[in-house]
Amino acid sequence: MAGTNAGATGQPLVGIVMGSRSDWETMQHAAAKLEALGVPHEVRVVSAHRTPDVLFEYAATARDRGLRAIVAGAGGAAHLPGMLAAKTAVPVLGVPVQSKALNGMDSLLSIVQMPAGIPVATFAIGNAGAANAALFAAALLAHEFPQIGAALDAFRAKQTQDVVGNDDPRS
Ligand code: RP5
Repeated sequence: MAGTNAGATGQPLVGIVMGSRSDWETMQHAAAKLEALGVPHEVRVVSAHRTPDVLFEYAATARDRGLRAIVAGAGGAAHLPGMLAAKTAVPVLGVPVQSKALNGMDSLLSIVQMPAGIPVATFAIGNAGAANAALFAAALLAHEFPQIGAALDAFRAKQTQDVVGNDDPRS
């Protein structure tokens, strides 16, 4: 899956990966934001537990394939973002998926508590985290790809206007 071409070749600039197809309900919010901002991206299911060799291959080739950021969502004992970060210097933006058993606290702590040396930028649990990780990825790309910066500016201006222009909660 790819969004609007922002790079010279239209190759994906952001990878969205998730530990299971069941994470798509959350991670679709990241894809929707990248699509809306015209950020070329790809979407894959890559499991740290079930397909570790695929994970290693994905991470090891990420930079050479032109990825500038990886948005990685996982739930429960959420090793995926940390393991990706261990195998690539491409920035990894972790999204804790809201688990059924512990409401995503397990996912959050698994992703955020990285020992010093291998960073994972960690976002909020669930849909908000997925959306914000995508917005953050766009911000990382804004200088290199001015049209992405302009799309991000327009999104924020509209968001502001939607509040300012509708500030009476009774109506
Ligand atoms: C994790 O296990 C996935 O990221 C998912 O959030 C969780 C449950 O996966 P399924 O059992 O629904 O495939 O690896």
